[in-house]
Amino acid sequence: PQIPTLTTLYHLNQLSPSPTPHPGATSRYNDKISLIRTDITRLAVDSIVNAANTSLLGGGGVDGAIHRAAGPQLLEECRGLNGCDTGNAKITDAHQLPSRKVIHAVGPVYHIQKAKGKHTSLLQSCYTQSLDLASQHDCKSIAFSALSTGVYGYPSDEAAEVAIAAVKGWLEADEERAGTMERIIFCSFMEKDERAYERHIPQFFPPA
Ligand code: AR6
Repeated sequence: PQIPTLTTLYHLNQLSPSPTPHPGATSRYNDKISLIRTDITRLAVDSIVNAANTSLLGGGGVDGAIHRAAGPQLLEECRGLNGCDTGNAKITDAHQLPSRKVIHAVGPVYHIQKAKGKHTSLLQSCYTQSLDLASQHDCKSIAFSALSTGVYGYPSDEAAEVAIAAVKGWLEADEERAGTMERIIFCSFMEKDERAYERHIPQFFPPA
């Protein structure tokens, strides 16, 4: 697929990792959930979530962009992780990226997992495992790429619904833990993904 040109519609060069987002740090929706369309490698948040593969040794798409921006030390660190199962996630430092941590989540390949009826639960667990890791590593902010919606072929609309529902479920499961996660960002790159989030976020997080 063609690499999209980055639009500047909701573009942010920096997103403050502090509890109070700096002016313009898009609080679309509410004080906890944000939607941004930008290159995730530019976000200065506590953690960004990479759409990795089971090898954790890099690839194309957002994975390639993250490895390029983080520098070769990220690959070095990933080599020590022994890969990661589909539906799970592992955490590393962010090296030369402006974020503090990178969470490498392995989303389902849509057509393979749909045939087994596992696509939804595997995508959902990527989101909850990533949030667990972020929380265990004292991350107060997390930015998710639209896992599986590129090469792995997960339809954007379905994926956005699963992602948002998973985040909501995680927040509701443990109020104390939820309180420590100050900002959860859905970072889309292509318009189709952004539109999908726009359709579904208000269903799960009604505007105040
Ligand atoms: N910032 C934010 N989002 C991005 C960026 C970026 N710089 N670049 C692409 N996206 P994909 P997958 C979006 O294909 O479907 C890799 O080779 C993109 O528009 O990166 O989970 C891995 O190594 C899409 O919405 O990941 C795996 O082998 C989303 O990121 C495989 O691809 C995910 O698209 C994983 O496939």
